[in-house]
Amino acid sequence: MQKKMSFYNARGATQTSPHKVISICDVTLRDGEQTAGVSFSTSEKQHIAALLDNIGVQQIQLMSPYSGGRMAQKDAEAIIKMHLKADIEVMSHAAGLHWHDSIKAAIDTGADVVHSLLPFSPKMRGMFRPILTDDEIVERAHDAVTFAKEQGAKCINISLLDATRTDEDLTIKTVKALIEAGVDRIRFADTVGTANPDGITYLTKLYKNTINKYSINKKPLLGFHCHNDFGLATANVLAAVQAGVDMVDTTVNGLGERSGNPDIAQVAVDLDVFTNKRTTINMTKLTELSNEVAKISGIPIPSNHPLTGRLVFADESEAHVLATSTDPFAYQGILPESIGNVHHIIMGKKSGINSIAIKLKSLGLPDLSENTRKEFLEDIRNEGAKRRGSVISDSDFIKIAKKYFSYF
Ligand code: HCA
Repeated sequence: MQKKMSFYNARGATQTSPHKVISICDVTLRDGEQTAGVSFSTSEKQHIAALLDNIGVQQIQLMSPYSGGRMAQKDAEAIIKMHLKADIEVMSHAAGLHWHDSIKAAIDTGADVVHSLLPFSPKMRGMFRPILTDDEIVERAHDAVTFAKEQGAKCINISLLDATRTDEDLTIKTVKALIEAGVDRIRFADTVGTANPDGITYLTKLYKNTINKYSINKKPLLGFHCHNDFGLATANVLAAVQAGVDMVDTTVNGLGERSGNPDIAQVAVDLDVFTNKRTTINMTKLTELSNEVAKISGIPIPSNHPLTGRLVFADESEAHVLATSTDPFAYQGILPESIGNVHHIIMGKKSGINSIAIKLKSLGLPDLSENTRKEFLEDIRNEGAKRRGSVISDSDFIKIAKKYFSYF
């Protein structure tokens, strides 16, 4: 991707394992559907799964067929039947009275990865009966992996919930037990978004060092799932990646419980432009994916949503229009087309006489004399001053222009 970023980034960075490919597990069809008011039909899920596969995500997560009932079961069957390139991960629970049934139901779908949630912090444990003690958590971590393997799980991922509010000693003991049981993947979750990038760096290193210390042959992959309650989701993903995680969870448009999960577009682009890591995402399709999921979910993204919003590569102020028309990197770190977005010259209250000429040219219209442009500019500014959250579109501009062109 062509870019012009701050050179201070490299000066301050602690970069690890150069050029490592970070695996994206997209959880739009699971955590994304947990967004209040969002529901996807089976065919919509199939459509989104195909788009995610096509854009290059390595893994797609689906709901638990045990707790999600018949509908979740049907969705999993329909998506697994699509034989996508991406691995399909199906969720289950490793706590509660029926944890065996929950894990078994996920395995029975034929999932590539069985994902099992283990409530880890005292708060999360309090929500499952019987409430597990520290010792029982360590034991359950071991038993859940052993059970999943005995029942034929191809790959078992254990996710430690609210890991950012869980004791360090318990973390080490649990990771050790998971490794001893032969776990394939460990994910830790910042369930309520309560960690900052420093906390995530520390915790990632704790997990990584424990994995390195106790793994004898194959090391489990380390994944990270987080929430955006304090607006730090993408920053936390970057911190986790820099500190050594192998896999991160994303959703399209940052959908997800409460204020959501990290946005796939921000994660893919930010890893590319701010770190020495990359993903397998085809970035030119990100805006299309974002628009499609906004339409299906019924949750529109604001026009200033980073990267994929309709107007995030738009200039209205005269100075910005002039600068961007001569140097595309003057007011942009990347080119909009590299993520399938478009640059717009917006006419409005902040336009100037030069913007009129640039806009006319961009629409294939002839220029006007300086005096006429001045008059035209006044009309544009007056119209712009009336706007509240809607911009003067090209067709609005042409309507206003009619007054100044005799041939319209
Ligand atoms: C949930 C909680 C979860 C799960 C995390 C994961 C969290 O929705 O039940 O799948 O690894 O953040 O703890 O989203």
